[in-house]
Amino acid sequence: QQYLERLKNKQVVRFASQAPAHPLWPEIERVTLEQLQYARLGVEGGVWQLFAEDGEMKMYKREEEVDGLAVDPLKAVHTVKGVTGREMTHYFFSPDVRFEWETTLEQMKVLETIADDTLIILQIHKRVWPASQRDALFWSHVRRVPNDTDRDAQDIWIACNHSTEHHEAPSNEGKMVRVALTVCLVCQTSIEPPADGRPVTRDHLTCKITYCSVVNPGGWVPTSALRAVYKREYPKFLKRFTQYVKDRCDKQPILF
Ligand code: 18C
Repeated sequence: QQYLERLKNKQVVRFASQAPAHPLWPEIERVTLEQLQYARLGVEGGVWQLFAEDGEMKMYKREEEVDGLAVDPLKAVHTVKGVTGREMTHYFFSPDVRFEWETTLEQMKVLETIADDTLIILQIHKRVWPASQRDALFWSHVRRVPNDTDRDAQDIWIACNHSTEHHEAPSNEGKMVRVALTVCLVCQTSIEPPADGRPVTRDHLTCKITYCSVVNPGGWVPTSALRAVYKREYPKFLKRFTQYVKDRCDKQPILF
């Protein structure tokens, strides 16, 4: 078992996901790759407005409305030292640690395990007074993508969440309002080569992160209140999440 784990970490063996057999697979494949392309587009060109900045972290939004509801797309870029893209996306995807960093959650349930790298999750979020409480039902997928623009660079990792439906959680039951979301976290590691062939340590790692999100609140909320929630919650999330991964990985073997 240990031998297999070592091989897997060295990328000698790739374990194929079981997800392709699932009826949702074509959508998961399409949305994940679309999100990857979208995340790789820059924020230049005047359509993105910077709304929060803290050290290396920059957050941009585009103000958009659908049927009078603000659905502002968000794009954030950040650079974090000492961790890899695989570690970042692993902790973003893993439901086991979600309550450690996600402060908007009240409850979470894995409704279906499609594969080790693909889940269907139902989340109940904290209520923001005076709006109705929200829930979110989405598939969540994580994968490695070879870097086709630079073959010498480290692979890219993406975790993608996208709203779906599930017979165990119909949206018209109860008094929750269901949000619709498409979210991705795209990460790439760079390694500063250590002097005279010494081993790579966490001091040599930098992880470049792009986080994109579009959330439709699902039912009416005042636009100004909604934008105030966005402005407070997104920077809080990205700072807390990245610090969590740094702390969690510190002193642990590096997972490339
Ligand atoms: O991507 C993030 N987290 C992932 C794992 O949880 C996943 C989740 C996406 C969040 C969906 C938004 C759910 C609604 C939240 C409602 C209340 C939040 C505030 C609670 C305050 C205590 O992909 C990181 C997500 C970072 C947080 C995003 C906040 C987005 C706010 C969306 C508002 C929706 C309407 C709420 C009503 C507000 C009334 C003024």
